[in-house]
Amino acid sequence: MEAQLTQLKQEATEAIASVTTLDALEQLRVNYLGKKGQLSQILRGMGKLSPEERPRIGAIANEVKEALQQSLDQANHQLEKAQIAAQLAAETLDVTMPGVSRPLGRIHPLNSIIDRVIEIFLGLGYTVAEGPEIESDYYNFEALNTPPDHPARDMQDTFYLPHDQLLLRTHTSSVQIRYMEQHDPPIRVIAPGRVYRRDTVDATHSAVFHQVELLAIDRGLTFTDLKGTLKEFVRQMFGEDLPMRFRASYFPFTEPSAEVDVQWKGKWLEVLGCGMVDPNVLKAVGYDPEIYTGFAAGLGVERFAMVLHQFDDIRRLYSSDLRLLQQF
Ligand code: 2U9
Repeated sequence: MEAQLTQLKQEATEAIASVTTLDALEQLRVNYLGKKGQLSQILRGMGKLSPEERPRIGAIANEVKEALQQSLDQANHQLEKAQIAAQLAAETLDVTMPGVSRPLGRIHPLNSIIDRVIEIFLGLGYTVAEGPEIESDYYNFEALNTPPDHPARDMQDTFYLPHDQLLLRTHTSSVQIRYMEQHDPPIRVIAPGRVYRRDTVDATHSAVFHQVELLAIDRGLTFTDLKGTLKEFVRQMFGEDLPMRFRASYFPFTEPSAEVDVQWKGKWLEVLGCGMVDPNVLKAVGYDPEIYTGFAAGLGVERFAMVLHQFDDIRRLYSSDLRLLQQF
């Protein structure tokens, strides 16, 4: 039995020394020192020994067990250290490596003009309202004093959807009708957004473009308030007190109506349409035109972009040419 124990010790020590993984080491531990392991099996023969021999063999068995346990602990420690070292090596992060550079995007000139217009009117106490681009005939035309047989419909011909008599809005005035239906005066609101016209595309026309319209309704508002508001807007937008002129014009939803020209770089530029809100429009949303008056104005964002940045063709604003866009 002593020989068996000595052999076990030698064999096991060698096996432990040559093991390379923690799993294999655990296998060896079970195999040699486990409940049903080789040491236990040898010790099962203790019963057959004489009472004199038992303590001696017992001591040897204990010594073998402790020696193996120590070898196992040592190997376990080595393997764990190696495993951590391998993991550290594999997961090393080289903070000096060059990063992936992401090109910085820019605000499109149309959006930056819309942002600037919004900023100016927020400063004047206005609220921003939005609404659907697919509209009903009522909100786009009828509520705006433009019945089906009205000649102004020719100038604002649009795209009609095949079902439900819906259309693509020709201006954001429809948003303001919706806003007035849901709010009582006094009102100060601007409606920026995309609008549609059935226009043939050329250097100055696009079937899809952008507008910002403003609307103020209150007791006692007059054309003077309209002029003062637009003068302040132009001053902030162009950065100086430019000469302005109002030319009489016509819109179905305003009376009187005017167009605004601004003198810029030696030329008169048409930049805005405006007017006092027609009493019929106020009636359509349930306001009493004897009590309330209001003014409205609209600007074409593309037109502003072309004037401010000297574009020669409106289509450049939609062609996503980086050579152009990177200049802003
Ligand atoms: C309501 C009542 C009246 C908004 C107005 C204009 C004049 C105007 C054009 C400028 C260039 C359209 O983008 S453009 O083609 N707009 O000239 N817009 S008055 O009048 C309103 C708005 C809402 C309820």
